[in-house]
Amino acid sequence: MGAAIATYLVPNDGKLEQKAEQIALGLTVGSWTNLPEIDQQQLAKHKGEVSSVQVISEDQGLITISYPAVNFSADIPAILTTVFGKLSLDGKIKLIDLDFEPELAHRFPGPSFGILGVRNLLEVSNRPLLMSIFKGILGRDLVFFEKQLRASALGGVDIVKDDEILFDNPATPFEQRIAIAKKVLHETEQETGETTLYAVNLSGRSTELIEKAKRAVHLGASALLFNVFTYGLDTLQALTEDKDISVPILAHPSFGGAVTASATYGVGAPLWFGKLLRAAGADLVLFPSPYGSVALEKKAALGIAQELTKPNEAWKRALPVPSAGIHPALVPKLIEDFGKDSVINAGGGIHGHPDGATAGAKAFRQAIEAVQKGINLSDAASSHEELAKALDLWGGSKE
Ligand code: 1AE
Repeated sequence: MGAAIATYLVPNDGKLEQKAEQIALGLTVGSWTNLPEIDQQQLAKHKGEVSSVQVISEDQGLITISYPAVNFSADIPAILTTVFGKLSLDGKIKLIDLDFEPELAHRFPGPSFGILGVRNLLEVSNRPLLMSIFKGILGRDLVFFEKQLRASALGGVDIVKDDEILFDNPATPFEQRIAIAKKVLHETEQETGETTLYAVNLSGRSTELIEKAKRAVHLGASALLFNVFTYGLDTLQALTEDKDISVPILAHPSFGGAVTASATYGVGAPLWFGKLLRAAGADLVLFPSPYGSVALEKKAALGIAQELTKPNEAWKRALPVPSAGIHPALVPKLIEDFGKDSVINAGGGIHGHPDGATAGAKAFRQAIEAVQKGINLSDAASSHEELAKALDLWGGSKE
């Protein structure tokens, strides 16, 4: 089936080889108390192998260990428990990478749509996509929902997503949001000639999720938003693998910081938000951009995007969605750092435009077009009122 190869960042105490052997043994055939009598044959077949040990600074080292496939079933819960189960509780150690040998990688679905599939649905091939997030929707009703949705779509947004904190509720029930979105987006498509997808927040008890997702698709949902880290990566995989759930899945990073934020504990952001979400089937992955309101270190944000988009025989490429505090003045930086195959995503940056969400979306589309034509945003603003007002409000581009 293929091994899983884990790389850990550990403190350099001068005994890295010893530490590596302890982990390789402890997480496979040994125990924390080093059981004395271990059958030699079993040891050979099941024992983790230290692949490399590297001092990277006076204070830190990297340890890479290969875990034999025979030890686990081909699912993310079993693999994470094997490579970083008890070990995650054992002092300063951070899992920064996890490679799957090809046979194992093929056991995971990867995105069903991927970058090309989402672009095909939208019939947009040559620019970054634009996504908006409903803001200020808690406590509001379906009339407000419909108005905001229509305004975003008329401004040129490609995907409108629910806020991740909008759960099923009496004022804006799940099924009715989907039904209204289907109708409104059909109407706006007639008007603009552009397709807009609506990503409804798939929430509720995990035992009901698959049925609820199927119902959403049946009712006409064109995408799903999923708070993957409060449910687990395997739940995302189950949604991806269900053939009746035939719409793109957007993975929201909420709660992910609890696992990735520490420099010395937890899991590396490129692995957690990048490689593992891609393996489990996310088509679009939201994560904090390096320069918005919930900033992530630039190296980590670029690392996530790289994991989502780099060539991989087993999985389609997923769309990076660097998010949080995004406004039109940031478009040059976003495109420079994340390229054309990414999604520019804004909540407040669209809905907070002085002239409303349609103008907010237009300002983004104007900024994207300007960058693609090599025109400075301030110059573009002289002939685009919406962009001019957005730059006035949020500050000019710091190109
Ligand atoms: C990193 C996720 C960002 C997100 O979910 C969100 O709601 C952003 O909102 P704005 O763009 O900061 O208003």
